[in-house]
Amino acid sequence: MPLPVPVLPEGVDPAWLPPVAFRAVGGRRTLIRGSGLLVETVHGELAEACRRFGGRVVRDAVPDGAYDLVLGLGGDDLGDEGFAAVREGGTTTVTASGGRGLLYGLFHVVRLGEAAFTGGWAREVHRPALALRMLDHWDNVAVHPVMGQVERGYAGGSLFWEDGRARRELDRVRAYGRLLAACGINAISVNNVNVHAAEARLLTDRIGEVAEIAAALRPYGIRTHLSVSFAAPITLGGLPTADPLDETVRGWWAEATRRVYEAIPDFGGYVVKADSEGQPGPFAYSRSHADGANLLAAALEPFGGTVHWRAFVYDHRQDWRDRTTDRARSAYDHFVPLDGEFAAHAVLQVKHGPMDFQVREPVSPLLGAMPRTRLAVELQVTQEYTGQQRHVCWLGPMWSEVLRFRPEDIGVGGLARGGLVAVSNVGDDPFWTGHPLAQANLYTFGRLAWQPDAEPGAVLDEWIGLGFPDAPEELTGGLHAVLDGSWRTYEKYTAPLGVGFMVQPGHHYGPSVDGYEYSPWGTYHFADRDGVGVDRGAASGTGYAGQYGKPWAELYESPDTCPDELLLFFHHVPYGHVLKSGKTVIQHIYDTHFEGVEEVEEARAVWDALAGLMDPARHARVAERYEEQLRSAREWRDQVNSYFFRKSGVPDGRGRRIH
Ligand code: BDP
Repeated sequence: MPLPVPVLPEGVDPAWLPPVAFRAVGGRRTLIRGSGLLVETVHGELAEACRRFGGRVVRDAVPDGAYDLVLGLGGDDLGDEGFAAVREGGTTTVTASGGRGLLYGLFHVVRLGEAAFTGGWAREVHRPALALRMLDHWDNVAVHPVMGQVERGYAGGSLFWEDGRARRELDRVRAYGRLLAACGINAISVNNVNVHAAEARLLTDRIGEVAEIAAALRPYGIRTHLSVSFAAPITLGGLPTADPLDETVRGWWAEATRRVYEAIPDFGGYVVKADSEGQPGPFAYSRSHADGANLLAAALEPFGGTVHWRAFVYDHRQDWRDRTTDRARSAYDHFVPLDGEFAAHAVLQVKHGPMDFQVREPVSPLLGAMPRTRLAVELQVTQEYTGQQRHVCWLGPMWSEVLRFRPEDIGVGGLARGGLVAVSNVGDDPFWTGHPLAQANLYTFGRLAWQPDAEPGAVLDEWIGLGFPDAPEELTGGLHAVLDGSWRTYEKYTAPLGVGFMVQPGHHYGPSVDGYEYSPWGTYHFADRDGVGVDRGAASGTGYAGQYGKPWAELYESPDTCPDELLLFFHHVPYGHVLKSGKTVIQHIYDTHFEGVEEVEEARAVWDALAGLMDPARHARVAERYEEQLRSAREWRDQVNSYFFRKSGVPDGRGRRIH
């Protein structure tokens, strides 16, 4: 039986699958071959397309050439997710070895639109580069007094949880699964990595609620994962310890996991934040993080599940007066000695930079230093430090730089061989992401997880083409223009040259240059009257630069070879230090901050001119956010420029007024 396409609740933006997307495959004579849940999903999609645009779908007939489109299972060489597509003799044929592959093949045809049915073209094979393409939702079941319902969420409440339990109405979740499949995402975790008491019980007596969500997502090939607390054997099981080497603890996890699989046979596995920012972990028992991860991997292994063990481990109570401790070093220092000790069903999930999702960071050296460990790279689609979905900041180019980075000794499969994971930016907001243009970040993440070396600009145009079908060039060009350079614009008016932070403590929105400077979190810029930046070299600094292999360690070690954009991440330099651009550091700070604001002004003008070319609600929401972005960008400019003018006493070389 074909599965009906999920219905979007009234007023919810269709994002990159507007009703007209059905036109691509509607109006055709289609044959579907094969069976299984995802084949029924594919059939449902085509049935709906034909209902809207005419055409006809038949199942399992012998192909006789009279079809425009044939979608079928066959062959076993394409893996569960790959597909092949070819067009000859007036028929477009998509073949896959598994249901997921067939679904991805269908969405490929949707993306191609008319081109999928034009002329003839040779067989192409498409396979995801990474098997795991996952979103972590930092959603609390209950509303947290400080963090709200979604930690670092800027798009309303949770899609999954309402009134302290799983939503009873899951249409929106089904529609969400459909959107995710259409950009290639195949896994999600449904609760916050900071596991509070109510959420902890999702693992045990409340697993039924997780099962309801998993059932809603399954037809679109999305596997469900759960964040769990390392202390669960104590807090939920009543045991006196959570020691990973204790037999009763191991037994408890084995049994709890068996019950999880009873409820959710295709459950993906656990996500764990341990010994980090107050979460419990193996250190309490003098055990290593490999011991901790392997405990859960052993419980999951019989069922084919995986534990995602996060490498975000650092001391958040450090002495800020001590310049030798360095938060950037911590993940490497903790984990590299454990390379080779992690079980096969454990993935170490590493934030892309050594600090915390800043607008500019070097790629984490840990990613090149654990060749015998399955590593996943973690990105942050939610814009915690990049404008919180009030500012336009399309992160495609940044992620692409990360994914193309090649440490010398990279193992087979590249940087993210254990998968690509990102913190979601979605909530129950009618536009999904608060800022309608932040949808582009989610879409781009999915597509880069499928193909990490894809050209981000092309992915952006794909998103524009799907979300704004039949748009005149003025509109597509305008959308491209306001998004394409927005990350660099954001970087210009915020913390300069890779130094990071300078945000308001706690909520992390808006400027506060010294906000974290005298706090224990380890995020400093060390500005004084003579200079600014963090000395992370070997000679007089923290030695962080030495955590890289060749050629990076040498390149970062010296201010002469360190790339400009990371200079203050790696070096403390005088304000008069001359960058490769030929400008002094202080003049660079002034210039970029003026330019950043001007660029936002220009983008806003482009946006204003697009009124009338799109859905008015979308246009109005973005216009309103541009007002705030501009106000905030000016605030950043004025605070940062005044701060450095007062510290350095150096006037602007171009004579502009700095307070
Ligand atoms: C930081 C967030 C915090 C998260 C933490 C994490 O500020 O809310 O809990 O990352 O990744 O960026 O665990």
